[in-house]
Amino acid sequence: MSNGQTRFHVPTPPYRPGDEPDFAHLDLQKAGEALRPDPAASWQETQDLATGLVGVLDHNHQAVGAWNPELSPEVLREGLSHMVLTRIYDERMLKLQRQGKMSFYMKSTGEEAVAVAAAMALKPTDMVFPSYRQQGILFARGRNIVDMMCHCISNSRDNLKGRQLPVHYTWAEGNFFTISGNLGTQFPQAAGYAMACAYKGEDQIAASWIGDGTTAEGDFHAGLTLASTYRAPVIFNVVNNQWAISSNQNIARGDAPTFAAKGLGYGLASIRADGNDFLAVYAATQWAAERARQGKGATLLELFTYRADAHSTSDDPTKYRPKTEFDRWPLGDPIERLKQHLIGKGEWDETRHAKLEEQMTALVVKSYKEAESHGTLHEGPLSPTESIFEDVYAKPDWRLRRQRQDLGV
Ligand SMILES: Cc1ncc(C[n+]2csc(CCOP(=O)(O)OP(=O)(O)O)c2C)c(N)n1
Repeated sequence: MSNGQTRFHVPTPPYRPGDEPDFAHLDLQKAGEALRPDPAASWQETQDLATGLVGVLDHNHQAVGAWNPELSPEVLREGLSHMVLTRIYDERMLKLQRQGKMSFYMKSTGEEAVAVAAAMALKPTDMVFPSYRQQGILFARGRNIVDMMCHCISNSRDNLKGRQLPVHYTWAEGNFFTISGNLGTQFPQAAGYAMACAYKGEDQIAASWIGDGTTAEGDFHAGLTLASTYRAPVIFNVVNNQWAISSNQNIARGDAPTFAAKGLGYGLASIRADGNDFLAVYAATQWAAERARQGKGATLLELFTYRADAHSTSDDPTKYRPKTEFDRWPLGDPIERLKQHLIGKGEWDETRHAKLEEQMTALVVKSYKEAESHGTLHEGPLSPTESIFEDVYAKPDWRLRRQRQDLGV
C-alpha cells in the first residue's frame, strides 16, 4: 500500500442498521420483457437471460409476456394455498421454538414461491435435493404435516429418530433427498443422481437448491462442472435471498454481474428469474425441466428474492441490516402478488383469502396437537436410546456393539 491505495477489496452491504434502504439502483428488467428461447436452445442464447430478469407478473399484477405459463385458476389457487400454508406453518413453528418446544427452527418467509412453484412445475417423480429453506416443496408434494412436526420436535415419530437438527427433513417416498447441514453438498449429488437416471434411460430428472452464500463452496463448482461435462438432466437453483446469515450476497457473488452469469462460464443455460413471482418461477422451472428431459443438459436458475426474516432462530438480523429492508424490496411479497393476480382475474377475493388462512391455521394447530401426542422434546417419548447406534453402517460392527454394551442399552 505504498501509494495509499488498497489492492484488494472487501465488499460491504449496501445498507447498515439505521440506513434508509433504497433499491432504485437495481435497474431490474421489467416483467414480460425477457425473450423466451426454445428449451432446446444453445447456452449462448441464454446470455441475456442470465443478466436480465424473467418476470411474468407486472406491477399491476397482470401476467404478461412470452414466459406466461398460462396456468388455470385452479392451479394458481393451489399454488397460493401451498404458499399460505408454508407461511402459517413457519410462523407457528417459530412461536413453538420460542416456547422451548423445539430446539431450533428456520423460516422461509418471502421465499415461498421459489419452493412451491418449482415443485409444482416438476413431476412428483423428479428427485429434489433441497437446502433447509425449501419446506414449501414438502407442502406442494403433499407431505403429512404431523410427520414434519414430529421431526422438528425430535419425538418418537421422528423419521430421523432424533438424529438431526430440526428442519433437516428427509422423505424418500416423496423423492425428497435428505437435507444435510453441510452447505452445497447437494449440487454434485443432484448432478450424479441425474446422470444415473440418464444412464438408466429414465425420464426422471433432478433439481437442487442452494443459497447465494453457498455458491462460494467448492461443491457449487463441482456440481456445475459435472453437469456440464455429462449434460446431466438437472436443474440447479441458486436462491439469491441477498443474505447468507449476516453476509450480503456481494461477498459470494464478488464482481460477477449475477449468480446466473456464473453458469455461462460452464456452458450451461443460465437464467435469472424473479423469485417472488410465482408464475416466473414456474415458467423458468418448466423451461429447464423440458430442456433436461430433451437431453440438452442442465440449467442454472438464479431466483432473485429476499430473506424477509431472520436466518434462523439463532439469528438477529437487526444487528446487520435495516429493519425496513424487506418493505423496500422492489419485488414485493410472493403471496401478496399471486393473491392480487387472482383477484384481478376475478378468481379470488379477500373473504376467500381470509377463509383460506383460517383453514390453514386450524390445520397447523390440529396437526401440532397430534404431533405432541407422539412425544414432546422435554417429556418424551423420544426414539429409543439404542437407536443412536443403528444405521451408522448397514450392520453394526464390533465397536458399535461394544459402545452400546458400555451404555447398557
Ligand atoms: C460447509 C458449511 N459452512 C458453513 C456452515 C454454516 N452456515 C449455515 S447456513 C449458512 C449461510 C448460508 O447462506 P445461503 O447459502 O445464502 O443460504 P440462506 O441461509 O440465505 O438460505 C452458513 C454459513 C455450514 N452449515 N456448512
